[in-house]
Amino acid sequence: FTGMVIGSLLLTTAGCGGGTASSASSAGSQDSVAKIGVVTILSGGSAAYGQSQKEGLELAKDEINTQGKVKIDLLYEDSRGDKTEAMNAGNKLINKDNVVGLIGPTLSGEMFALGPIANQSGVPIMGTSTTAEGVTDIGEYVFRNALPESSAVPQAVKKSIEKYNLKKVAVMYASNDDWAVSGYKTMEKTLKESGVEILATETFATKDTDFSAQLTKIQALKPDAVMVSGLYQEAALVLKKAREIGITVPFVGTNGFNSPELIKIAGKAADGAVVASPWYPAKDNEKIKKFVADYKAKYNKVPDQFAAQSYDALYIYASALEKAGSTTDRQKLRDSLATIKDFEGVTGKFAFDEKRNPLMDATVLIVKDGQFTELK
Ligand code: 1QQ
Repeated sequence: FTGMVIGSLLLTTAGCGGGTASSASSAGSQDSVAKIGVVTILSGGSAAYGQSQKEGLELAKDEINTQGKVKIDLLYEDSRGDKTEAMNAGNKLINKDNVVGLIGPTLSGEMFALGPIANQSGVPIMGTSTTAEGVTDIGEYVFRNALPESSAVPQAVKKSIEKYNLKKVAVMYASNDDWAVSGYKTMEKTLKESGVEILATETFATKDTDFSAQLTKIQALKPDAVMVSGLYQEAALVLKKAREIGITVPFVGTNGFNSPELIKIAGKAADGAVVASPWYPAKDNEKIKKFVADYKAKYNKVPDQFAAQSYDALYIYASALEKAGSTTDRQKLRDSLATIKDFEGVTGKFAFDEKRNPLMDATVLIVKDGQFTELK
């Protein structure tokens, strides 16, 4: 009999991770509203990411609450793209507001700070844009529906190598941002595996505005393309400067490139920017068309990838809450989230793998005449 007991204990441990034992104490709360905390960037240099995330979440919340199967209340906290702010925001939502789960934070670096706190507290947390290597290794309560760079970057890099016959490239990345460093490492690995020569590797920091030293050096080496791992603000200024001094080659980016803000800031200089994304609004799909139309009606603009992934994330939460049969039991919600396999959202078919990472497809995009279009 000992073997059976051990077997069932192991099963229980695998199911609930670092949390406390299940307490089936949520009966009677079925009618209440599920409180979900959102930690996102609502101010500062990367606020366009968070603004889109909030808009996508609000649209999904209104629809879900109208459908009436589960009711959701969203409590927002601004992380400003800062690890300490993200931790403070999460602590408040977990301990003061008693949220059942968290969405966010926006940056992988913020997740590396807040994720362990949520995991330790037994609160499920789901990133919608956290694409760095190792995010879900934080623990059993950490999820993401963001396409990891380990899957996105090789697609963008390989497609560019093939399309532009790349033999030698230069690389730039934000060395003070965990996600940008991770994206850069994946770029480097992919380039090495593909036999492409890296002529130079230059770094910069978030909030930098002058990239002339790095770009002048890169220009002299005559690369076939430049690969950049950075957020839209810095990436847009890199593009502007590059075009200004006469670097006309393609610029292949990581997830930071996926904001339309890149194009807004860089203008014409953004043409030739390449990035992989699970979101492509021009796809011929009824679900996408309806989402784009509803989003346009509400916000007067086309949703970007960050809005789309957050919109899907709340539906994934709603579906998990429904299956969990509780609006307050954090562990049941975690276990229920982990079973999501057959979800279809605006970013396509979706399932969590055994490591709570998404299984989903990506499209390689290029900016042409100020618009993201498919790179074929
Ligand atoms: C990360 C990212 C950023 C581009 C999100 C805005 O992918 O930090 O993981």
